[in-house]
Amino acid sequence: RRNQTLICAPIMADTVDQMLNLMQNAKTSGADLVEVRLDSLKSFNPQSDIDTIVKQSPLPTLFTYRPTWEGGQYAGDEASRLDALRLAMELGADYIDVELKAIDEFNTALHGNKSAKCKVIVSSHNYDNTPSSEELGNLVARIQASGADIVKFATTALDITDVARVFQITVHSQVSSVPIIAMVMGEKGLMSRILCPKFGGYLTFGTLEVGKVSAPGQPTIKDLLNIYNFRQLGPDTKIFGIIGKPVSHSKSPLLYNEAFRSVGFNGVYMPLLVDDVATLFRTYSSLDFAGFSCTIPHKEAIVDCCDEVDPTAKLIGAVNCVVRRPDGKLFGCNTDYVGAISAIEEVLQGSQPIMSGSPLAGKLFVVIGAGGAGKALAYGAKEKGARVVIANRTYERARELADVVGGQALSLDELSNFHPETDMILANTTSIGMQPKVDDTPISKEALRYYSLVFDAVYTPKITRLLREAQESGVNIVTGVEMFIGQAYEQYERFTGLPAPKELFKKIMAGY
Ligand code: SKM
Repeated sequence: RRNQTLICAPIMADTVDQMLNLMQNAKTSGADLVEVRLDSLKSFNPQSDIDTIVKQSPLPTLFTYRPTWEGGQYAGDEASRLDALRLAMELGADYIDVELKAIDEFNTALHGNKSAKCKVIVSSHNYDNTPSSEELGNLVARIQASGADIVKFATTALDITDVARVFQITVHSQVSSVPIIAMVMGEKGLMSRILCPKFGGYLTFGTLEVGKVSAPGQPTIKDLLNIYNFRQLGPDTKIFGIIGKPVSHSKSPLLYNEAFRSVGFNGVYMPLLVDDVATLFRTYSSLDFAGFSCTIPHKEAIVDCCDEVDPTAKLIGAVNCVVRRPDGKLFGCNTDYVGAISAIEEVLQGSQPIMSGSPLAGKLFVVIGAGGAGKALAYGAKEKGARVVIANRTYERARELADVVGGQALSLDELSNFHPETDMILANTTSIGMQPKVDDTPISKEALRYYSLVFDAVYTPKITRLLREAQESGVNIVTGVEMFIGQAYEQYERFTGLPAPKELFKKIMAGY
C-alpha cells in the first residue's frame, strides 16, 4: 500500500438491518470505513438505532444525516437532526459530518462537550458548478475556522478541467496539514475520486454496487481497487487516460491498468470525458499527465493540440495516442491504422495461399465514415494497394477524404446499392451500432453478399448488428476488439517504454 487515503462506502438503506448487511459487504469489498446515511432510513429511533450500528459495524463509522437543503433526504426539523448527530458522537461514532451551514448551531448546542474520539467533518456541497480557485480557497478557510477536524467540500464538474482547481486545493491543504476530502461530482469529475491518493485526499467514496451512489459520479469499490489499483497510487504515479465523448464504454482502462500492475509500472489510466482537448491540455500541462489515448469525436481536433505530430498521423489527419516527452512537449501519433489493417490482413491471409505482398492489394475497400478512424483505415488500405471508396452521411466529407486518398466518394444512402463487383472489403468506422443503439446498422443485409470481409471498428458490443448480419450471410468478419487490441500495443509501448503484453491484452479482452 503506497498511500493513506481511505475508501469510504456510503451506506443507504430503508432499515438498520439492511444497513448492517451492507456494512458487512463493505468490509468484504475492501472499504476502510462506512458512511451511515441516516437520512435514508425509513423509520429512525436515534438512541437505539445509532447504538446498534456503532456496536455492530465491522468498520469505523461516519454518520451523516443529510438534509434536503444540502441534497439529502431529511426534511424534518433542524434541532432533532443535530441532536441525532450529537448522539452519534456520544455513542462512539468515529466521524460525524456536519454541514458548514449548520456547524455554528451544532457547536452552540454542543457546549464544548466534544468527544475526543470523534472527528468532525464539516462539509459543503455545490450541485451547480465548481467555483473559482479563490472562492474555493475562501470556502476551505471558512470550514477550517468553524473548528472542523476534517474539511470536506464537493462541487460539480461542468468540464473536466474544473477538477484541476480542486486538486490544487487538496495539494495546498497537504502543505498546511489540513486533512481534506475534496470531490468533484459527476462523470467529468471522476478523476478527482480516483486520484485522491496521489494528491493526498483524506478519503474517497466507493460504492458497493454500480449506480448505487450517494452522490453523482462515485466509482465502485471494486473498480477503485481492481481496475485503478487504488492502494498503489502515490505522489509519483503517472496519469494516463482515454479522451473521448462519450467515454464510459471504453475498455482501455481495463487493459492498461492491468498491464501496468502486471509489471509494477507506477501509472494509472482513466476515462476522461472531455469537451475540448485544447482546454484539457492547457489545464493539465504538468509532467504528471504523461499520456493520452484519444477516441471519438476528438481524433482530428487533437492533431492541432499536439506540439509535434508523427508524419503518418499528420497525413491521416487523426491522432489516437499522445505521449508527453520529458521536456513536457506533447507528441501525437496514430496506432489505429496498423491495428485495424493488420487484423484485416490476417483474416484475408488465412483464406488464401501464402503470397508476397498484402492481400488487400487491388481489392475494392469501402470505408464507412470520414472521421478520425475512417481516415486511418482509408490511409492504411490505400497504402496496401487497395482501391478505396468512402461512404459518409455527409457526402462532402466523404468527397474530401476520397480526394486525399485518391478514391471514390458515396453518401451513406447510396451504400446499400453500391456493388460494382464482388469480393469487396467493408469497414465501418462510425459509431453506428455502438451501445446503447445496438439495433442500428450502416448498410442493408442484402448488400453484404458482395463483400468477402466485413470489419467493424465498434467494439461495444463485440458482435454488432453489422457483423452478425455479415456472419449470417457467410462473410468473414473482423471485430473492433481485434483492432482495439492491435492499436493498444503501440500505445502501451510508447506510454511505458516496455514491450506490450500481447497475450495479457488478448486474455483481458477475451474475458469480456
Ligand atoms: O483508437 C482507439 C483509442 O486509442 C482507444 C479506444 C477506446 O478506449 O475505446 C478506441 C479507439 O478509438
